[in-house]
Amino acid sequence: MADLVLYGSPLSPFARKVEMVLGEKGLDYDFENVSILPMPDWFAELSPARRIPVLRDRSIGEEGILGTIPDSSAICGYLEKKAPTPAVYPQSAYEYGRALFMEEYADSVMAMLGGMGIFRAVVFPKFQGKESDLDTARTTWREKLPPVLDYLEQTLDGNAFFVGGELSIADISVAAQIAQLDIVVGTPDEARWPGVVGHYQRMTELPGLTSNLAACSKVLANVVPEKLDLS
Ligand SMILES: N[C@@H](CCC(=O)N[C@@H](CS)C(=O)NCC(=O)O)C(=O)O
Repeated sequence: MADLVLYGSPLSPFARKVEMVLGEKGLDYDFENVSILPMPDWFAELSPARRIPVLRDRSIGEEGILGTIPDSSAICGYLEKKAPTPAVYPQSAYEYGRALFMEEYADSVMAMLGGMGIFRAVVFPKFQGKESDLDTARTTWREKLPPVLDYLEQTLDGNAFFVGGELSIADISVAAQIAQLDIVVGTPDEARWPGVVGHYQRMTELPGLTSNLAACSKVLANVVPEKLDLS
């Protein structure tokens, strides 16, 4: 049994972000699936915002709230302090601030589009035996996502990483959200956003993302057997 337990679902881009950080730091962890449809009471007690993921560090507390941290950003900050090497946050103050901003941009703007606009519109109804809301998914993919991808392309500006010339929480957070598109629709148009798609493809080689994508494929095998064409 590992000291760390991640409660969540591989389908959550926020749990995925944490898995990527755990993978980079080579930390061993147990993954405990928690459904949000509906969320069990024991878990709601650990997550006052009623969100996944939550991390438990069993070396601090094995039961109840002691030893738990909700929220992917809080969890990643905790992991950086707990296992500082390799660092996933830049050392310089400015780059640190930029990386935190990219994390926030991914967790808010990108998560809203990929999560609400695509994943929830397509996959959630299917889990409930209903039809996907393809109108919402198409409008998101064709109209709402392109300006966000343009912004990411400009920010990368031909570089391999978003901030400071090396892998950071910025790259991990953005890739965790692009993966949310990838598992349902595939990657965006590479001819239009070559930097973003190339960056994502390199990120899929990180152990935390490789294993997360494999877990997502298993869960989605009967729900979205093929990636949707929304173009
Ligand atoms: N700021 C939170 C956001 C987490 C979040 O929104 N998780 C979603 C799943 S991807 C959730 O738990 N939603 C619960 C619900 O919709 O009831 C984090 O970074 O962990």
